Amino acid sequence: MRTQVAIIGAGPAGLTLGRLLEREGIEAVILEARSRDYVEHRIRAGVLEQGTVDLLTDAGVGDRMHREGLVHHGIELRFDGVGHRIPLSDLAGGRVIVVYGQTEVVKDLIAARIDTGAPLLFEVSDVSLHDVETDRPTVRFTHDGADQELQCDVIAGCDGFHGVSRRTMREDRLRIFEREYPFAWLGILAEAPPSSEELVYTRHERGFALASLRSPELARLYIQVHPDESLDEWPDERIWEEMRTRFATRDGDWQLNEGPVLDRLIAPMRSFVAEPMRHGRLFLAGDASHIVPPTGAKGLNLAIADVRVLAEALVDFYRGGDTAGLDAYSDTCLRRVWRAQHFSWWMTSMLHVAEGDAFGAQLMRSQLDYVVRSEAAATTLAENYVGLTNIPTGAYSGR
Ligand code: FAS
Ligand code: PHB
Repeated sequence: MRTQVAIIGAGPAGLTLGRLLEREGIEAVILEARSRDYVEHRIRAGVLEQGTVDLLTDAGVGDRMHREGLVHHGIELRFDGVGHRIPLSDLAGGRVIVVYGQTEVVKDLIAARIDTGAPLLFEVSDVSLHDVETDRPTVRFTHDGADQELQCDVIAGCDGFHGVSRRTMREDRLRIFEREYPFAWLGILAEAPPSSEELVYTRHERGFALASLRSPELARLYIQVHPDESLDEWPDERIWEEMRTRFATRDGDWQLNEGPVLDRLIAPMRSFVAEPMRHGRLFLAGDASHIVPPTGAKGLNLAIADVRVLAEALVDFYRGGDTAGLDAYSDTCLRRVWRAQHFSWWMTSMLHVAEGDAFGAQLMRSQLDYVVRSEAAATTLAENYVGLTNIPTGAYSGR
């Protein structure tokens, strides 16, 4: 087989890149290890930045998002039993967030690709990348029991944290930056009307809690737990009881809506960056290169921001042989990645409880108090949350 761009992984990064390239007449083959059903039902992120909304709309896959997505103009920070609204749009130039599940974004992108008949292979296995340091890299894989080889010009490694692409990069060329957090998130999807119009981020002495949603009928809720805890230790009634405690308001005016739990998971919390994001003709995008703790709702949005840059660079390459964009790809993305890393660490530190750190707890309380009382501090949160537009491209000076 031969194509121009081989895309490994049909998550938000791989599918969005496939769509952007297709609209520019650049051929690509997407190889995905799991089944279509699995990929379309894997519950993950739910908050789309303005930039992500605009990109999906421009790529012609935004109709259902605009019909079913929920536009939000603010979030609530709750601590000491009192809620404080952060008016995101008022503070960030009118920009909004849209609550629309990652599963729905993936379904829309897959449906659009199947519609046009562009190549998308599910349930491939034994994927390996070869000659990525030459201008004729190849991908070997097995599909429908047959060994295949895909020749291409460029490989886009969009295969997530546990994928093969980053592992193909020479270790001596990679710089790894990482931080593990002493807590995890227990997340549930419940058949219950959301308890608030907007997302509620709560810091309670027993730990963090987040009330989010997927639709007027589906609530998405998270609580901070120990990283070594298992779901067996959390029967539904214990989950609801803990959430009632953490979300409780001082004047008792807030009611947590409960309902049948449809899905639950425990996700570890880590910050991770692998640099550079390019190695020869192999370009990493999304979770394959970087992981943020979900407190800042940045994971999905960063993945899509990466492939926006990669698609533009590939258009320049195929249109005029100009490699400037490809050569600057890693540095351009890493500026945004590190900004999102800092914001996600900042939100995580402010809203989670690190056991045995009484001094830290007082610092975070003071920071929360400052953020809800200072328009300058609230604006910092708001503009990072809805997605910054003025991130300079290119490397930090001196890098
Ligand atoms: P993805 O991991 O989504 O996609 C990679 C794809 O590559 C997968 O479909 C995988 O099956 C495939 N693949 C892997 N190895 C392969 C191989 N060898 N060959 C072929 N295909 C291969 N973000 C938030 O903002 N909010 C959240 O609540 C949130 N929750 C999350 C919960 C979990 C458990 C996880 C893991 C992440 C969560 N995230 C959340 C972050 C999430 O949204 C990611 O940032 C986003 O999925 C990144 O998209 P991709 O880079 O496309 O990677
Ligand atoms: C979600 O809705 O899944 C969600 C929202 C905000 C976050 C993380 C997850 O910060």
